[in-house]
Order: sequence, then structure tokens, then C-alpha cells
Amino acid sequence: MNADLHLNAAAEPLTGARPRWSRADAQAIYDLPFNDLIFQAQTVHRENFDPNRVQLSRLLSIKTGGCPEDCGYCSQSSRHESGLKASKLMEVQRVLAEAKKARDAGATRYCMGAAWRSPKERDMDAVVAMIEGVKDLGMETCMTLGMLDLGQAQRLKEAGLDYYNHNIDTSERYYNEIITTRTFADRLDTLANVRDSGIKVCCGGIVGMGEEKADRVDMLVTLAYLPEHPDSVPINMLIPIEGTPLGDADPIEPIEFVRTIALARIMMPKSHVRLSAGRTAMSDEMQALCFFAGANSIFVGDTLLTAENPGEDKDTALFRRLGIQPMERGAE
Ligand code: SAM
Ligand code: DTB
Ligand code: SF4
Repeated sequence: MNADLHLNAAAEPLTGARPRWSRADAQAIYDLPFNDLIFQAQTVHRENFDPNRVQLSRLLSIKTGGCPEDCGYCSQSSRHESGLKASKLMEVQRVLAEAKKARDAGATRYCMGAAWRSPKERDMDAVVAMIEGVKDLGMETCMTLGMLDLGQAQRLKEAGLDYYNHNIDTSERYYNEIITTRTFADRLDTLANVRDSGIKVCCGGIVGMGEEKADRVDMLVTLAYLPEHPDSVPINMLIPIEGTPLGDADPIEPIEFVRTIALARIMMPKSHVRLSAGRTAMSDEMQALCFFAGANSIFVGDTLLTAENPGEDKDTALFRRLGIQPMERGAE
């Protein structure tokens, strides 16, 4: 494979034994005959993971709506008329009560999301208390709070934060069509701050926003060329939200979605590829194909942040039919 790649700031020459892919290599893999692509993805998957285990994470929106950013897909932007009611930051005790319920129902990782451009200084004490409290419950912690500077990332790390989710969302080329209030480079800066503070990175994007195939490939190439592969790579299928600019976007063709998962698995062999938003619109068969293509992580529960998710009963039934077991903590 050709090791040359000059894409953007994230594509600095790297040391280490990670496989290197040119954009053309990645595109060629994406375009393989479907059976060859899936065979390759499943082979890489089996070399790195137990193919019958899927990691489960639970999400809670700790601060919903009223966000100043203009992300074209999002129900929580105050610039769109999605009809979502904004609320203030949840009280720490309420968050911990919800986390305890999730733990008692079997969750081992708790992800907390806030509709912020970035956390304000006045909110940091509460956020730190949430991390400490969830850790005390014996769960891993993940947060997604928008942009972070290095000092903020270090403070979250000291509180015990295990993972931080911050997505690049799409390719650098298509990015400005979707978001104008923060740049692609801003996103890479936050990812660098998270990484430098020692928190594990969770970073992925959305497909089905009207992008081209080349954008999906470029997004994954950017992720694969970060100085370290993200620990988790969430691949979201757009949930079209009425009142947002992408509310009537055409759905992505399912096979294209599965190809995106397969390429993520092949290019980032040791990352948890998370089949994230959009599962309520997928058939069981499509989800099974995504697991076969190397997805090995999902969000569980009836709601994501504001939108629907299949819920525990459906997922339990699907896992039973597929012979899939939850991944145990530490067995990753
Ligand atoms: N406000 C923070 C931020 O954007 O950095 C954190 C929360 S934000 C909702 C987390 C991610 O969810 C977004 O980056 C996007 O990838 C995904 N997301 C949001 N709305 C979505 C939708 N309607 N469909 C699919 N994914 C979505
Ligand atoms: C991610 O990539 N997907 C999750 C998580 N990170 C925070 C969020 C999906 C949000 C879907 C739309 C909603 O619930 O509002
Ligand atoms: Fe705000 Fe995050 Fe939604 Fe963008 S994705 S509008 S930053 S909550």
C-alpha cells in the first residue's frame, strides 16, 4: 500500500507500526466487490476482537437544547426550529441517580452529553462532580461537552474521565456545508487537547448528510491519520430531524453505510467501531451486516440524547438471535 498522504493538519508523518493508507488505497478498499470488502473487514475484526462480543454504552443528556452552534443535523441548536425544549444543566444528584439505575441494569460505561459550544468555567465544578460520582459507582466515564482547551481537558482527566467524544462529523471538504460556527481545525485542536491530557479519544462522524462517497472515505482517512487511532469510532447514520436544515435529507443507501463501517474496521483495526445514531431506522438484517463488517459497540437505552434508540428489549432479542454477548469491562 502506498504510504504517502498529504491531507490536512492531522496527516503529519507518523512513527510506529500502524498501517498507512493513501486516500486512493482507502477508496479502492471501499469500492471492492462487497463480498471481498466484508471478508477483509471480518478477517481484520477477528484478528483483533472476539467477533461475538459488542460493547454497550449508555447515554444521558445532562444539558439539552439551546446550543449556540449551527450544526445542520442537530435538534439542539437554538438556530433551528426543531421544537425541542431547552433545559438547564441537570443537578449532580439527578445525574448520579440515573447513572445508578443504568449500572444496576448492567451498564459499564456512562456517557454524558451537553449541548454546549464548550463548557463554561461556572459549569466545571458540577461536571467534575458528575465524573467523580459516576466513577464511584464503578462505571467508566465518557463526556461530550463541545470544544475543550488543554486546561479543561486536564481538569476532566484529574477528575477521572476515561473517554471524551468529539466528532469530526464529515470530510474536511464537506464540513462547511454542515457547520459554520466552528471549523474543522477547531475540532482537531480539541482532539489534540483531549489526547495530550491522557483521556481516551472517541471520534467519528455522521453519514447520510448528502455527502459523496469520497467524503465518507476522506472522513475515515482523517481519523486513521490522527496521531493515534481513536479508541472508539462512532459512525452515526443521520437521524433527520424536522426543522433542521437536514430534516429532509435523502436516506443513505444501506450498502453504502455498511461499506463505511467495513472501511473503518479495516483502517482502524483495534478501535471500537460504534454503530451509533440511526439504528431505529435500520432493519435487524442491516444491523447484523454492520456487526459482520466489524462494528462492535452500540448505545443502549430508549433514547440517545434527544432522539430515539431501539431500547433494551429489542437489542436483547437481536443479540439473542445473533448469538452476540455484551463485551465485559476490561475484556476489551
Ligand atoms: N455539543 C457537543 C458537540 O457537538 O461537540 C456534544 C453533543 S453532539 C449532539 C454529539 C454528536 O452527535 C455530534 O457530533 C454528531 O456527530 C451526533 N449527532 C447529533 N445529532 C445527530 C443526528 N440528528 N443524527 C446523527 N448524529 C447526530
Ligand atoms: C455520537 O457520535 N453519537 C451520540 C454520541 N456521540 C454523543 C449522539 C447521537 C445523537 C443523536 C441525535 C440525538 O439524540 O439528538
Ligand atoms: Fe450544539 Fe453539539 Fe448540537 Fe452542534 S451537535 S448544535 S455543538 S449540541
